[in-house]
Amino acid sequence: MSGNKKISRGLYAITDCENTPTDKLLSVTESILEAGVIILQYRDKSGDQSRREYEATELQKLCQRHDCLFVINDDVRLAKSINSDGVHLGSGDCDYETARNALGAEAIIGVSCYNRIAPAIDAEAKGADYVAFGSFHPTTSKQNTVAAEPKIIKEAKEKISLPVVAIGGITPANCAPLIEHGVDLLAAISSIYQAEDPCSAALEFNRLIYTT
Ligand code: TZP
Ligand code: MG
Repeated sequence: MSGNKKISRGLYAITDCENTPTDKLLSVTESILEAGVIILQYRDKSGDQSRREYEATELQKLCQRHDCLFVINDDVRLAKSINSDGVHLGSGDCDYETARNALGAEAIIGVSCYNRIAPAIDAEAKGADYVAFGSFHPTTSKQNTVAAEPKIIKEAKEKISLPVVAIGGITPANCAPLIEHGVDLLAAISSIYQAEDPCSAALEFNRLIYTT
């Protein structure tokens, strides 16, 4: 791990930009930050650069006020330009070394490992700050996902020391096995941003994470 920003156990919220206009994105995010979020990831696939820069800048201010880490999905250039806490990289994004060189030693770099342990071991050796596995359940938020089983969380916790994130169709109703297998952070898009009451959903995730 390169940075000195500690990543605690808890909730990892990911923005649902496709379904959430800017005003709602900011108000919902503020309400969930009040419920407690460890990492917020700005995920937006629109390619609308000016909206992306505006939303990321405003979300970062909210995160700073609530002591929440703020990372950008895919886009190292945006992460650098707003000086976010870091970036999240998937298999189609720029490679780890390029991101680390661009963002520096203190940046948080998270790496998607899907349903495989080898990339997580490799990410730790290179200096990544957390690894993510999934999809654990069907999801409408991403296409072409690969299925992962909760036992990969336990295996990852045995083989590496990095915080382990679970993603994909995770809800308060189905997250218990992931917590029981030792997950550090539960990542969710739709079960938070599309919830009738996102703040209550975040509170319920936190209750489960900290009491299961
Ligand atoms: N990576 C694997 S599944 C997924 C991503 C980004 C989507 C998660 O969204 P949701 O709505 O929490 O299933
Ligand atoms: Mg990506």
